[in-house]
Amino acid sequence: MSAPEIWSNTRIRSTPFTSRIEAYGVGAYTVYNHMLLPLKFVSVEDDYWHLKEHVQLWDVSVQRQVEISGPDAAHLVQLMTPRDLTRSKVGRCYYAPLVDGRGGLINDPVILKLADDRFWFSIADSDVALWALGLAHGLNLNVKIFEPNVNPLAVQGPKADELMSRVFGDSVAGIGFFGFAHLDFGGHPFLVARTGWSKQGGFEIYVDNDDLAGPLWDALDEAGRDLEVRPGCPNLIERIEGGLISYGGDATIDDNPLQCRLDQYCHLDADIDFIGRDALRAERDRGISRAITGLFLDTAALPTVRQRWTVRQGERRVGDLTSAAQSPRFGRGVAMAMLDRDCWEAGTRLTVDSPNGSIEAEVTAIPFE
Ligand code: THG
Repeated sequence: MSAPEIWSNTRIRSTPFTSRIEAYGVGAYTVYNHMLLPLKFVSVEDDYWHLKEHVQLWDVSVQRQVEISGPDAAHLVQLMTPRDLTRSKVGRCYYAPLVDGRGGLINDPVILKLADDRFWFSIADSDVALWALGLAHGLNLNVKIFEPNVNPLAVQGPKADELMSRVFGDSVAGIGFFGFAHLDFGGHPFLVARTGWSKQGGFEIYVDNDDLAGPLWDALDEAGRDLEVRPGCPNLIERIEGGLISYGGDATIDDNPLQCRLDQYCHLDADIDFIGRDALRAERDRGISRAITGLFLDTAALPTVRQRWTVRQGERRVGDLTSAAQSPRFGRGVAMAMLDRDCWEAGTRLTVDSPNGSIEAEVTAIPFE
């Protein structure tokens, strides 16, 4: 029996690149931020090898921007994240957890500082604008909050520098990791950042001009012919191996950023005011009881993880598996799981209940080595 289709409708937004990726042949979509996100082109494994060897164009329009601007913008942005942004700089990107009053993870965006009083939150899959609007209303802040028409196009893979410099010129090389600059294409300045949801290197172009979106895609496609450029998308195998968590899947509002191993972005002792500070400090002092952990799975056939799978030590339930994929690099399954603290040690043997029966698993550190 084949899986049921997901039907499109006007609530599920398409993007300025949808016609391009469908002309090439997109194999599967998911819905993310009420918008289409491609998940597969040739096959997840073929896409994986191509991403690691060449360069891909990703329609990641689903990474919506929430713009916060105005006299109270910097204050509101800092209230929303435990990452200390007091010394943040215009022209830089900051990966930052957003938390609620209980320390629960609301989202894990990349924050772009466009000006001292203007920010973009490049969000994962949850309605951050509503949270920000509620805070601004409740606290009577002088800010403007909206979702601009910006559709990010990622250029990812080891040949991304070469391809980008062919289209945008040599100044691409001057953009440092998590920096951004405005570069010309077709007479329009595009925000180009050295970021992206893979560990293969590359850029993200924040396409804020619908008329130039198609021509930009085509220019990258043509300039990259000899580099074997092709459409791609966030790759399940590559991002699990690299330890990139997917909000909504691996982490939800019931988890805090310490459990999600985002400690390095939580400045709990900094002299800053943010929502959830007391809860996160208490959680740190208590010691987290569970955390996202890597698992190797001893299996050749791995069904799709549609619901979390129970992870056991003997008969005792010790957590949930949240994502899994067959890794060509390791020759076995790789997975992310939220596990109780007494099973974090690498090498611990566990059992996973998949819909196709139980699978033997071994705990390992993230990223996978
Ligand atoms: N790019 C942009 N927006 C995004 C994503 C992105 N929004 C949704 C989602 N991805 C947000 N989540 C992440 C998770 C990890 C990273 C970026 C966005 C990431 N992390 C680096 C790493 O783990 O190696 C470290 C970053 C750092 O140290 O500052 O890149 O991909 N625009």
